[in-house]
Amino acid sequence: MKKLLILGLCVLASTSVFADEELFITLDADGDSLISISEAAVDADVSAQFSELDANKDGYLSAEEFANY
Ligand SMILES: [Ca+2]
Ligand SMILES: [Ca+2]
Repeated sequence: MKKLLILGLCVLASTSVFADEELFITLDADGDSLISISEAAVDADVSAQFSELDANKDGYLSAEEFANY
């Protein structure tokens, strides 16, 4: 039973990672693997958290930074 629960959590976790990846690709309009402020403006939630997510404050969200979204 516990094993099934862990398996379920893994599936859930990988699904959400996939969803974030999908969103990242969708937002990255020019395909440079970075999300600029203007690209983030398409999504109100990402836009609102942009400065928080941009850990190195370079004005772009990398996939790594976006993973914290
Ligand atoms: Ca981009
Ligand atoms: Ca950054």
